[in-house]
Amino acid sequence: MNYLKNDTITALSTAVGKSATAVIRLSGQNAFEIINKIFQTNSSTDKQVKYGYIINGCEKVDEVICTFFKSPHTYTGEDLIEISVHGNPIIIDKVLNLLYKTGARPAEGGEFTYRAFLNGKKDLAEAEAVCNLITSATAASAKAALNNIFGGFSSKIKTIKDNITNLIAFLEVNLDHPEEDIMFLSREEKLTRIDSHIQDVKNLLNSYKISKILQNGINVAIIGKPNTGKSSLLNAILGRNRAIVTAIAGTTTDTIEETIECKGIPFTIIDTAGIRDHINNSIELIGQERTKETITKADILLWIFDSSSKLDKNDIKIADYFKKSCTNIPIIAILNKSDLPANLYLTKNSFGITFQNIIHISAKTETGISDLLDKIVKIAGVSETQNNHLMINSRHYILLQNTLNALIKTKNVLKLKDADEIACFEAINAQNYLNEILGINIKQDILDAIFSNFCIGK
Ligand SMILES: Nc1nc2c(ncn2[C@@H]2O[C@H](COP(=O)(O)OP(=O)(O)O)[C@@H](O)[C@H]2O)c(=O)[nH]1
Ligand SMILES: [Mg+2]
Repeated sequence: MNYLKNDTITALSTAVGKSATAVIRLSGQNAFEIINKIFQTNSSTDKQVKYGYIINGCEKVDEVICTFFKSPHTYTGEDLIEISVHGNPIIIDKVLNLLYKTGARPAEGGEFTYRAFLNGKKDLAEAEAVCNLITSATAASAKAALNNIFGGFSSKIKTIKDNITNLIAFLEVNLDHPEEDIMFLSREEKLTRIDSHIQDVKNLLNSYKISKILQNGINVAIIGKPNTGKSSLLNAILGRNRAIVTAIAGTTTDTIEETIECKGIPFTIIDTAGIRDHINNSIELIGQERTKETITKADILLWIFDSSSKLDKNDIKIADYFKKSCTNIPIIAILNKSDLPANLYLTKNSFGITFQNIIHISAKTETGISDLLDKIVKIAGVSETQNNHLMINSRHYILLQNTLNALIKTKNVLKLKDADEIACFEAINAQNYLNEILGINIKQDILDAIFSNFCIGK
């Protein structure tokens, strides 16, 4: 990527294709000079929003609205103009080509936000959140990305960083004046403080799981022996007949996967081939292997039982499989067919398996489905009503993990006598990892990798 800082860039900021209006952005030190050469208006000069025409010599190219943003109070921190043109690709191309001819360069992906970062309008975590917001697939992930853009995540990082800076200052005082008795903080006090910083970092690390769920969704696999109502449950959740439902055991031979948004979160529901002792044919055998594969990738398992009939050897076979594979994926026991007389009772600890919940439903009458979805969201740890979720990506996660390790080392070293210098070194490492999250002293190739994921025009 070849981002220059001193030229003027332009790109279409709205989606490609036909639309009522489209917005072209122009940013850089010559932005006003360039637009003045191709924009004809009768609006008074002091107006921020001006109506007029884009002109190519004597030819009117389009009727437009130009909004002028004067540096430094702009998205990029530079002089910036947004030209609202008619949303026809031919017009858009004409205006862009005219801008190139007049001295602007086509912007690279993410270059407007990159300039915002360079000019201190956004730190790196805030800039990354812009990309997250645009690509958010659900309301909950968009909300979390917005929290980051508003600085929710960055301010937490800055607070931890400031606390560590404070600690380093105390450590350095002892290094600079070892013989003088100006011990501002006792060793115990320093250790207590480090413990609290460690906890702060751990709290953020814990939020990563939720961030991942908000972005990628929850994989929910429906498993159980044949004819318990797995496919019926998938259909009930989706609200349509996606999977074939019959009274013939072994109807579902392959996995069926569908994604829906539920409580603001993408749910990928996977219906599987029933697990049973006696297998009819080789297709069913392959289907059961797929079921086992699906189980390993699931975030939550819905083990569905037919509550109108007694347990049999197939249920025990599934329990044995779980015990052997030592999976620690949360399992919800679902007693289906609650519309029929009950013949089966389970406790939270049945046949050596611990269930997170036991839920009674009827896939046929769609009773209990909403309650089940609530439970899944709760187990995943994502609350629909909670507004303060943050968007922590894998880059942040690795750096937070490094911060945590450096803080643990600081703590361990501090327990030793006369080791404040090494403790100081480790604390500075922790501080540097946090700086990297914010984009301070960060390598160019890392910046290139981050911004190259952005779309053009952002
Ligand atoms: N009474 C009743 N029958 C159900 C219910 N859910 C499924 N069934 C029936 O049970 C049989 C097997 O259902 P299916 O969804 O194909 O089970 P799967 O093999 O586990 O996928 C079908 O005849 C369904 O109509 C339910 O809640 N109540
Ligand atoms: Mg089925």
